[in-house]
Amino acid sequence: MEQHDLARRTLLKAGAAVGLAGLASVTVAGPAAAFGDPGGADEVLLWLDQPDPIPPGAVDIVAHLLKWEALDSWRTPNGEFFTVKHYNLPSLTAGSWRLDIDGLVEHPVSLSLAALRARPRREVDFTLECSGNHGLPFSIGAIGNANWAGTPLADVLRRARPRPNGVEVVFWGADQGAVTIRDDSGITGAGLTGTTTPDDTGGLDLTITEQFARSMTLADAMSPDNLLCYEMNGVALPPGHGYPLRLIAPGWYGVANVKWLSRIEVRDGRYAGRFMARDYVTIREEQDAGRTVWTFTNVSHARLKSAPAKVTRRGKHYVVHGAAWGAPISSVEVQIDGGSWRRAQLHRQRPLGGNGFSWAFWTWDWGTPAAGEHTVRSRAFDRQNQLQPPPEDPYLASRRTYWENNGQVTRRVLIP
Ligand SMILES: Nc1nc2c(c(=O)[nH]1)N[C@H]1C(S)=C(S)[C@@H](COP(=O)(O)O)O[C@H]1N2
Ligand SMILES: [Mo]
Repeated sequence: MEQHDLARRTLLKAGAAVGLAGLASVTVAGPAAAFGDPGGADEVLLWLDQPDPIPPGAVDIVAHLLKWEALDSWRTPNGEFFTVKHYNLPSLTAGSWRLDIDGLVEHPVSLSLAALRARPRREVDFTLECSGNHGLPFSIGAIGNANWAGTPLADVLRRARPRPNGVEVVFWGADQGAVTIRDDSGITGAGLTGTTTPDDTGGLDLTITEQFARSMTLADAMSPDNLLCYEMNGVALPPGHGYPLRLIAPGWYGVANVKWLSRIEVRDGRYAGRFMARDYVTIREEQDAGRTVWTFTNVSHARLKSAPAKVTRRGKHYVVHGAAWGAPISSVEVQIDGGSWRRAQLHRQRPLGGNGFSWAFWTWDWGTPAAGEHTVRSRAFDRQNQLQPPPEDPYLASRRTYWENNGQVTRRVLIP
């Protein structure tokens, strides 16, 4: 009884966290067609474990995180699509904005938005996930799925004619911010010039203004999937999502999809800016023949993943709903209370002819579970039969940073 009271309090807190104060569940009417539901009124149970509120230090960076219990449409409406912005929100106008393509190219190009829109149009359904999703206690909803429209990047790059030594492509955003780089050597910052301040190690900190930028190899950039994207779900990119133009790199984590794109520069070597070499770097502690080896890799391709979204109830009948993404999905399984894995039913992963870049929705019929608290976990298999790893997987467990957590997700629910 006491445990149930505790669970109930947690549930009320959970309700408050998703803006449904005092409720253990919410009733939604109408067909949840995205999950293959024939229709009728369902009650959605709120998970007992709710994400922390976004901490003050991150409220200017992260917004509109997905409320999993509210997941009901296969394409995330633009106004509900999460945003991550590390610097300022640039206010760009189509009239004065241009995309410059330069660096190691034979034929530098400067294109207006109208010129880009006049080029061949392509669309892709792509689920964009921040690599910090499920990495921090407040961050479990940094994911959304949209239809993105634009013109293929490859043709535009080809037209600029990269030189033979042009092997790396840098995508520059129009946003920028002050970044402090520590010189921890304690050798009084010898060699650092510019805006420097003493740090607590006897060395100097260097403060610079850094523009947002990400890069990829020319071969990766030339992928036919990449779009210079100007539309999201049928309307011009909203300001928060990169107006007037962003890179959409299907199959890559969010950070690679540079917003407010202003310049594409071809270079002769790796670009090691903040979001390639300092942030969004996965640091792992590997064991190699009894020796500890630290490895550093930068966040790039998306990883196979799934998560339970919500539990619904109709009368005494319960259904688990969820999503799977990060690779073309072949199947999803659900586990209750650490028991045996059961096959879920997949629904419309590929409405537009199929590229495997967007999430699949799935449901699993729970029947009538016993009253009380239960855990709900899911795992996805891709079409190469690779398995979404459990959290204790050696690769995941060796990470000392929180990026790229594609481990199986467990949620807790109270069946009344
Ligand atoms: N120019 C620019 N592009 C950016 C970012 C940024 O801060 N500036 N954030 C990146 C990160 S970390 C993520 S997860 C995605 C989020 O895209 P969204 O805000 O459209 O959801 O944008 C990426 N592109
Ligand atoms: Mo991100």
